[in-house]
Amino acid sequence: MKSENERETIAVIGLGASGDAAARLALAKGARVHVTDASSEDAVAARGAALRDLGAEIRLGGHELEKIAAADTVVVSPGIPPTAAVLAALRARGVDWISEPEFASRFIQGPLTIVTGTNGKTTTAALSAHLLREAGVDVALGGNIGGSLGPPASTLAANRPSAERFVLELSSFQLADIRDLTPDVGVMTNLGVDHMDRYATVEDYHRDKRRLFDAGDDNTTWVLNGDDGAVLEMARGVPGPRLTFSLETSAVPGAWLDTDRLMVDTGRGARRVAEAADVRLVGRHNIANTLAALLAAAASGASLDGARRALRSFAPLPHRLEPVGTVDGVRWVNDSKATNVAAAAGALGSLNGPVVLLVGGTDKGEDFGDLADAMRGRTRAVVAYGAAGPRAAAEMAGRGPPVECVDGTFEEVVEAGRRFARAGDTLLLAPACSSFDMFENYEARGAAFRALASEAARAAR
Ligand code: UMA
Repeated sequence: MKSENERETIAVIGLGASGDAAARLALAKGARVHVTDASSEDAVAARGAALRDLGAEIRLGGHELEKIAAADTVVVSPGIPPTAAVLAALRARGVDWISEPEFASRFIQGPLTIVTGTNGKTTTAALSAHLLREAGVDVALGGNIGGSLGPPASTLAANRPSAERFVLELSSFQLADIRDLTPDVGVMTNLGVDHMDRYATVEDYHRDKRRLFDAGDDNTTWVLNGDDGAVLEMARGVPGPRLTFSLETSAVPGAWLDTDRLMVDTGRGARRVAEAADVRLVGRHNIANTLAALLAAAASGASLDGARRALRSFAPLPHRLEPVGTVDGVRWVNDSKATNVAAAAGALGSLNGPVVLLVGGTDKGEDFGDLADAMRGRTRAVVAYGAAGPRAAAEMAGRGPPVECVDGTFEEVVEAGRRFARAGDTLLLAPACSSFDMFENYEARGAAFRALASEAARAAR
């Protein structure tokens, strides 16, 4: 940062979790900070008031282009699409901007693992951090991961700027605007379809994911899903050593599943590091995430000697195939984080026994018919609901199981699901949509499902 009389000016657009964190980091580094948000709703206003007390200039209910364009650095929140009026206007003036993790990375000292992919990135990031911690490495975990699991990258940069290892989960929105951030380890869990409400095409979405590979250098170790052709294709020709993980075949150098053994060979011979039964997470795709996490930890130089114990002590994350109770013999599983069709299909495909599927929410424009394959033979019924409910019901009807469209409260949706379920079934909330039509976010949706499970269990006693 510059001296007091010519302090750097930072403009922060968007005052959600990442804008707040970036502004606080900039203030802590002595910058002059202008923060702006199109909204002036209560939560935004409260954050603005707290930042004003710390010395930031706050502009809510709209963006003042002159102020933003005059800043030395413009930091943009991930939820603001590149088509937003404010960004279009900046682009027209030739003003560039960076994403919040890029800004944070400028103040971080320590090697950086970046985890991305369409699905599984939170589990993989959290599990690799856990494996590292259990191996005695001082780890800082954050980024897109959100909520109670980890802070925004800027909060890490402000509160603990140096660590033996930073593990950041990054979304495509955050990757889109990175510039100099360089991963020491880069993990791509898989590539599917998501965020079709933001991107015009899947290629556009994948172009932002590709930024991970552009950001690496010859020393970046890549951890790649060897079962995912799109990942391998995207990584083709990218410099740097690579490790692959596979559920299908032995992947050397890399990690793979040999019947029920988790095998790793990073170039020093194959070794069995654990059994599938050591993994407490539900579903086969979580074995893939576990293999990725083992490789990410190994690529950071951590010993896998204690991996088996570490895997046993890693509990399912909230809202990710989280078992939340059993009522009248029906297991309730909360996969509220399955906010796209690929994630919901993954959840369905990974469960054994008949499933009653609750699907719906805000329509992101995906084809629900793509769930048909995953449903085949294992779905007792589908309950479609929310804004996307009628379209989901229409696209899933005639694919095998009965489909009921419920136009009612979330409680009524869950009740409809319960009516279909029999003892031994799983009542699965895997909505394949975002939650904003009925809830503040996917966490609130999952919490509502969990609360209904507890209530039903109490009533059944
Ligand atoms: N806004 C403007 N101008 C506009 C448009 C929006 O000012 O033109 C404002 C909104 O009024 C709002 C703010 O921008 O106040 C929104 O910020 P944001 O949507 O970027 O949300 P944050 O609270 O900063 O949270 C973001 C991530 N959210 C998104 O990418 C949508 C969080 O990921 C992340 O945890 C957090 O940064 C910290 O890094 C959540 C998520 O759902 C978990 N991510 C998506 C996913 O995982 O699929 C990508």
